Amino acid sequence: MSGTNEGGLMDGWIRNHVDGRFVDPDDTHAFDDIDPATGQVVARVHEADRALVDRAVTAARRALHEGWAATPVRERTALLRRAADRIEERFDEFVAAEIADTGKPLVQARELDVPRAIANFRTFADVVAAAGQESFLTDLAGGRQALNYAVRKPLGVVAVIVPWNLPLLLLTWKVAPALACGNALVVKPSEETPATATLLAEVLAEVGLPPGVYNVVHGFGGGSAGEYVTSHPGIDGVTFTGSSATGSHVMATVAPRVRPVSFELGGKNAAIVFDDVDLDEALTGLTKSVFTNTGQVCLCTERVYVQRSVFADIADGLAERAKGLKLGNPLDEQTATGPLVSHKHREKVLSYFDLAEQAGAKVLTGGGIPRLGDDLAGGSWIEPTLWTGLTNRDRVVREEIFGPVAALIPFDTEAEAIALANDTDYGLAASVWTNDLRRGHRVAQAMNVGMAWVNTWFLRDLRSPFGGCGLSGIGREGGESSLHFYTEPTNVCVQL
Ligand code: NAD
Ligand code: 6OD
Repeated sequence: MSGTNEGGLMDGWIRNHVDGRFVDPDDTHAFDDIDPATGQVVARVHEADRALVDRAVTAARRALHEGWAATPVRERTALLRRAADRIEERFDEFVAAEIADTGKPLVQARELDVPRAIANFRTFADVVAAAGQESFLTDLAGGRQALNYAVRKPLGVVAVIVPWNLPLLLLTWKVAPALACGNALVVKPSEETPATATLLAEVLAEVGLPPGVYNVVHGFGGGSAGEYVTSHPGIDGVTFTGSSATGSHVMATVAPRVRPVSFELGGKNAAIVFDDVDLDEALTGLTKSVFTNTGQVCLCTERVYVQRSVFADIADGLAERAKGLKLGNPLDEQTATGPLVSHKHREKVLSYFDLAEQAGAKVLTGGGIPRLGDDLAGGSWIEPTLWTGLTNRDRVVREEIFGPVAALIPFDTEAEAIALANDTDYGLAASVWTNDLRRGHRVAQAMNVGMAWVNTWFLRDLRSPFGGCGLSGIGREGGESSLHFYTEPTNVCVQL
């Protein structure tokens, strides 16, 4: 294998990382990495072919058996902590790479994406270091007993497939617990955002991760690296974050070999706003939940159900706040909202603008493409957009759009609000806004979702379970839930 173990991002190339080395790129198998803020090419990305994916899986299997799976937990967790420290030292490089790939505002990359990557490594080092084993003393006939105890072993070679919206945050959310549990990984970042997975390969090599334990292959989904990885017979499990449609394809791909999957998929998340709410506080929270990351967070709110007596206040207030969001150069400290990730994604979001119009929606704000300066004219910008006049029957209210958009719909009673919010094929997240805490608990518990927030949104304790039901996914990750997915227990029963 040619290549070196440094310089994943060098000479205008983003390289694959296999068996501890960056692979020399090949321009006949490559694609452009585009900055969505400007439409300019940032770098060329070497697309992994089937043979390279095969080498990555083989390297992972070898690394697993040559010692990584048996490495003591204290050594693995120490390595995770060094990785966190090293990301902190290279903080500005990660921030710059993430912004160039996504166009997200500097403030967000600096305060959310990269700090969360660091926290993911530290948290899962703590979680795995503190993890115990289940054991039971079983009473038997005749006064004898048996001791049952479970031994947790790594799942094996794990495919990690992640999307483009929070590339490093979502990648490390999986990589940190998977490594802490002793697995070897083949990572396939999104074709839209390949840079930070590659930088992470540099960091993990720097802190002493053995070659072959963390491999990165770049490319697309079907007929490319994504499918080559998930369909590879050497993969023992797939952890996937992305759309529900792709999740369904991946599930079919692994079904013949009956491999475990952990799926974090799409959402069509509701907020319920009661009339006893502190309006200002609710508006601040709703603004974040609808518009953070240009609406490109799986947890973002796209349906806002508002009690009728405060409907006009919430609608006007949210529209005012949306108009106040500053779009512009992501590197400007004042910029609050970046572009969508690509022109292709903007086409999809704009198609819902058309559907909203056809359904007779009233546009409270937005509804089009903003005019920004010449330097940003080639970017995939879109206006933060709010609608009223839609119902749960409209496609705009039923399908995930994944942009800075929401439909506001009035309700009269608590029961009606619960029914409207639960009337969806998805089941990822919900938020409830009320000053009546009893009602807050009651309504949050009634939500058919993996995560329900009361008077807040996207407030995370990384030890708690994260995931969704229905079209939103299978399984949970976070804290102990991650340990369950990334390990296989063997129960030992000893008659005493
Ligand atoms: P996507 O499903 O198009 O792609 C996700 C990843 O899967 C990419 O790396 C892609 O290359 C790969 N892929 C695509 N087709 C594949 C195939 N046939 N086989 C193997 N891999 C394949 O999703 P996206 O557009 O990148 O991301 C947006 C979606 O992700 C939204 O639906 C969003 O809700 C969801 N998401 C969910 C969560 C969550 O935690 N639930 C978090 C972030 C994003
Ligand atoms: O906070 C997390 O751990 C997480 N997985 C967030 C997902 C966001 C979706 O875009």
